[in-house]
Amino acid sequence: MSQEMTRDATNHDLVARLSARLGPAGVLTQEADMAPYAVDWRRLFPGRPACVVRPASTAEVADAVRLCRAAGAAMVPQGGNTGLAGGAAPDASGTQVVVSLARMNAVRAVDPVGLTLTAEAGCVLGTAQAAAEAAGRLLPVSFAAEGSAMLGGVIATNAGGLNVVRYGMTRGLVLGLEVVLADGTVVDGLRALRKDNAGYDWKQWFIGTEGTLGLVTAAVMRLAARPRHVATALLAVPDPDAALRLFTLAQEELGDCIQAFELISGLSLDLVGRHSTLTRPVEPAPWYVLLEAASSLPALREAAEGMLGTAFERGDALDGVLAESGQQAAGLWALREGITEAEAKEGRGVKHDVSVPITAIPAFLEAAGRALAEGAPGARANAFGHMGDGNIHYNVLAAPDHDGDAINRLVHGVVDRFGGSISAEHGIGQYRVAELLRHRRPEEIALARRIKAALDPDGLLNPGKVLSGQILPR
Ligand code: 2HG
Ligand code: ZN
Repeated sequence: MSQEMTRDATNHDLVARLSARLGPAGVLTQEADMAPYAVDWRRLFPGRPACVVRPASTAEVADAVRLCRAAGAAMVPQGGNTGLAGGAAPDASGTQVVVSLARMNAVRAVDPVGLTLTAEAGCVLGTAQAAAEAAGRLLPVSFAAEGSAMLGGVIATNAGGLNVVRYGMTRGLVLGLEVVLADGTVVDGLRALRKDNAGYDWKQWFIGTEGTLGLVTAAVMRLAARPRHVATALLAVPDPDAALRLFTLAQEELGDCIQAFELISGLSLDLVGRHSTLTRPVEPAPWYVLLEAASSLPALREAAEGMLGTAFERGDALDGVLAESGQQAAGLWALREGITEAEAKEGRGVKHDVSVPITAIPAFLEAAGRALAEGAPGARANAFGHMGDGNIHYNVLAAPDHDGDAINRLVHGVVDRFGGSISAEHGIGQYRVAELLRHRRPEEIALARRIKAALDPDGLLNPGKVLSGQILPR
């Protein structure tokens, strides 16, 4: 029998077993049905799964994992498939099983007093946020793809987003986790405890490891009080140094009320203007800051106005608008959240999701700009991101003949000089595997491999993601 025939026979057998256990609604095998699961959002990694399973309960996930393992089939966990690094897409071998958590979408409980929300992995982030809001509380994770991203993926990628400056990354918001291990064991750690130092905090092994160590099936998330007053401002600024001074000013004047501090380049808003009907309500400028503060105390607006007044006096803000209503604030956020789609419509984008110390951002932007002009003439930097977290999306609009890998190396080389990270919030997926190996110490990679070998000895959980088989010299 040829290799292909053996593979088809194995697949056929596995699909039959999975169908017997999950029922016809739980297994997709037709190419058209599988198409949305077969490729990442950016369509950089087109794959071909053996099948897509859609378990409806933790027990079904566990059984699907056992069946796949018995057949030696690799599994690719998938939520809303909104990731930007290809972490949830299968390869093109036709042998991998996509495990979609989409049917496990219940919000199981909201506790407005204990400030927790328990939900399943396939619950859309926006749905979880709405459930918290209905109880008068806030689920603080927020980003542009929240209408499709699912909680399991948010956790598996340790997603960042727009409010990290105040609430931290997803990791700090997960109180309890339920996971299915590579051998099908269900580990139920759905404890709604704010303090729990009893032994290893094992849930951290599954947060940000992109489904390579186990499958997240449910979680208890920490909620926050919902601030009653929000002040949102878009400011035109002359340069990133002025933006950094504004960040300091905002910390002094608004302190712990700052919940977003975003830096946006002029080019970013040009792209949004070109590819959507949105218009900027401030003068054209080289850079912008989108600042949001929130508090339950009514004095917030006065404090925000005072801060903006000082910013104008000092010349750090050239023009600006402080939203008068929730609707106007949403309009300002639409500009910021429209950048990714506008960039995709503009053409080829070589993305970077880097972090450097906050104070180094102006110098980093300057150095990266110089390196790009020298190493990839004609390419344009579309820089924007979460300045308050030191996280810049230094995306490069490149022509078809620009070498994307070379641009990655060039930008990440500058990141190294500033002691930064090559992935601040999007993860490694498939997109950054080689770069991870290049930028993390061999001991760190070796340590990660030991954990991988302990939890997934057969290498069946999301192979090819985060870690590859090789160690490159640094
Ligand atoms: C954002 O900050 C997202 O809007 C997407 O992390 C960034 O498109 C990107 O590169
Ligand atoms: Zn981002």
